[in-house]
Amino acid sequence: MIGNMMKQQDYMHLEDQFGAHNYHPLPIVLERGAGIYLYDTDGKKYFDFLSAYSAVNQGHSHPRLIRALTDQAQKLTLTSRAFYNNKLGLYEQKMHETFGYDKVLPMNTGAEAIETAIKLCRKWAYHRKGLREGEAQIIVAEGNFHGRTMSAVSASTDPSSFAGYAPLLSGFIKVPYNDPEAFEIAARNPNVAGFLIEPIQGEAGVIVPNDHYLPICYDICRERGILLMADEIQTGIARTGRMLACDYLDIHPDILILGKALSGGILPVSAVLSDDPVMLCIRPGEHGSTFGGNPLACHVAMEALDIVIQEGLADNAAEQGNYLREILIQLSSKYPIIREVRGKGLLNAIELVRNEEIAWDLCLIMAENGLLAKPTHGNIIRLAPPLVISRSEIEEAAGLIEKSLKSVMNKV
Ligand code: IF1
Repeated sequence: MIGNMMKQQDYMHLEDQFGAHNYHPLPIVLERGAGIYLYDTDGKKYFDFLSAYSAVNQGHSHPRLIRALTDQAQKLTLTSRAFYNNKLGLYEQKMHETFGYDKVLPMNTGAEAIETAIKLCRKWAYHRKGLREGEAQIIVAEGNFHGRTMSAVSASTDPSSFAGYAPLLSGFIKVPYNDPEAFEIAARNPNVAGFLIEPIQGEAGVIVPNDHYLPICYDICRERGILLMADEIQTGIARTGRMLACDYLDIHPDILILGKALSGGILPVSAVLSDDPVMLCIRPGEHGSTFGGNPLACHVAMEALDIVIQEGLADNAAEQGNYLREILIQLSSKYPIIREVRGKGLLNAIELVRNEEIAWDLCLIMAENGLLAKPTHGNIIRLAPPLVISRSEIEEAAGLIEKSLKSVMNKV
């Protein structure tokens, strides 16, 4: 069957028949994106309130990113790190100037950057902290999400992430999130080398900790020679209203982990940033990746960062995010199905009083009404549009959310 004769269910059938069943997508087949909008194969227009889990902060198919992609693709896409190239050094310098770390280790997916950070922390533990090889422990928070690789799922407390994948990696100590006392007790263990933490837990349902949580943990890390490793793969690149969520807290993590919107959702680009005493613990030949630091990724990522800064996306995320939460809080008093509104900048979520069926139904109705969002962990719906959204577009989108809430209320 040729593409333009196909109906939406034909595309879904192909994925069902020939694709692994590791997802349960909403029944929408998308064909095009532009700015804050997505269009399905029937031409129906949607507000994108997921932004590919905060990878499309700059908006879909941003003209400057497409131009950067196509210009560089016509010159050079990949050399491997067997040789130098004329983009990697410039990108590394830009990352140094933007985030204030001595060096960056370029990778591709977020999970690869997490793996890199864990390896770097362990190397540092044995070479600089003086721990016995094999003894290093990394503290992680319950409810974390750091990716789908074996280290990441070994750190997870969510059975849907780790069940059935044993034997898991040892060396992770799990503590409750947003509990500095629990962290302090766990950090008494002399073998603790690192603390891997999301400044806001995304997958857990946009859990925003108390303002004092990370600063207290950061001070304990300083006192006890523990590397604070901030997973800003989802919260970074202006999503929460500052370039980094850690910028609100005035803390400078020992290891910073970025991904997703670092490339504006054009291609996988992730990064691990640290200062020389940590970063130089990995020597030539001890870590790497075929595509890590490729010239195409570097060229696109430099443009993606320029867009964030030149278009003031952090400030816009802060302003429009406050406005969106203001409206959602008003809606929660009109529609008691909303138990809580949470978020920072344009990383937001509503938690519903009912179970996941209602959240799924609400997402189906919102899609019907022209707004795309997806439940996370049952009854929580993430609401995270691209950071280029305007005040009037927030108002229009909120109108669709209210229209959908009305329909769902009639169903319960
Ligand atoms: C899926 C979740 C979000 C992340 C944080 C590392 C990674 C992610 C804080 C790994 C990736 C993605 C993965 C994607 C859906 C999405 C997700 F639902 F899975 F958990 F956003 F919350 N740290 N999150 O959020 O980065 O390897 O994916 O590039 O697996 O379905 P990645």
